[in-house]
Amino acid sequence: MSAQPTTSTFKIAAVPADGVGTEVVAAGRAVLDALAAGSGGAFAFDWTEFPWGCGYYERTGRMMDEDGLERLREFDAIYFGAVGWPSVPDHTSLWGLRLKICQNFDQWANIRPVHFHPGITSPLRKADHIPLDWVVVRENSEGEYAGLGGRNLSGRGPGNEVALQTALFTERGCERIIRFAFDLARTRTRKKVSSVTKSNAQQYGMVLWDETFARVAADYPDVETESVLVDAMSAKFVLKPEDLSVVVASNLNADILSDLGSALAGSLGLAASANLNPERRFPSMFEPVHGSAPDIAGQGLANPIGAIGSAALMLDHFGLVDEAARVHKAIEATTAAGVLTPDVGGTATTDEVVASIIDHL
Ligand code: GGG
Repeated sequence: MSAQPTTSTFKIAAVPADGVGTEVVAAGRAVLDALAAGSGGAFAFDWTEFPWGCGYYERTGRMMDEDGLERLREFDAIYFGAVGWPSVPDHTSLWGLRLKICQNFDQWANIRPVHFHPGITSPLRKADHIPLDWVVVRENSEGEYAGLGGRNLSGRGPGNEVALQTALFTERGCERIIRFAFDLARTRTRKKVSSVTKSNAQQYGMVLWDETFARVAADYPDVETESVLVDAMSAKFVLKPEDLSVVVASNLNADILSDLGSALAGSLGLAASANLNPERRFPSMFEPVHGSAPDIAGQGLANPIGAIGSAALMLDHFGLVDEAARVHKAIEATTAAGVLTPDVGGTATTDEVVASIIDHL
């Protein structure tokens, strides 16, 4: 009897959530399903879609089901769209869904690659000829997103309110993300880690970060390092982009810098990300960096490249490394051919970009 080919089936929870999230998650699913269909049965994706988000909140008062985390735990990965809609306060929607998943599943490493795409003009004209290629590594579990603080602390009523928002830095939290950045740098052509803080002004937590960075760096003598204040790093992103490789920063600083980086590469719509639980005790979550973009939602204009790039990061996570590379190449072939959505100067629809990427697989 001949051996039957075995199929690896990956169980994925799709959470499109709000606005263009629905369109770009459908785009990523179409690309992954096309890959699976062409795999000769080697692998398959078993999707379950969850209807959570701001619309769900308006109907139920919750951003996700009460047992949502328990249900998500059963999956190999979560494929997320975007959270936020004008009818729900942003802090309610963010904490009720995206941050709830990241923090409960200890997805402490948020990886945000930034690079140029052929055929897309960057605002960094000077650098158009330079192979800009960074990864922003965002500490994703504490820092400015620890959720510590409170309102109405003065007790003096309206007009005199006092609010407190505390950033939390633990040595363990700093060390694990900094080591992650160094290990990542070792896999890259340019072996360099730039650490970003504002430790001249934030003299407790960010000094702990800087000291931890210096201590960990001693274990990686083969990796070049620098410590840069976040204001100076913002300027460096624009003026000396070729000098960067891996950039590691706290939750808030890395969020801001990665938006700047993807805008410099051409559009926020291009930026992919992975929220990893590196120990694999919980599912990791893959999502475009962009938000729900209410101004263009439902019009078929959303750039799907950030979401499709995030699907490629998910393939890497599953060990489908060649397939991930095929998706990246198909994205590049599509942008090189000028099949571009309006945010990057084209006239193509979301569906046309998806069709082109699938054709180039
Ligand atoms: N796909 C990413 C997303 O939905 N982002 C919404 C947002 O407001 N994020 C802010 C943050 O996570 O810090």
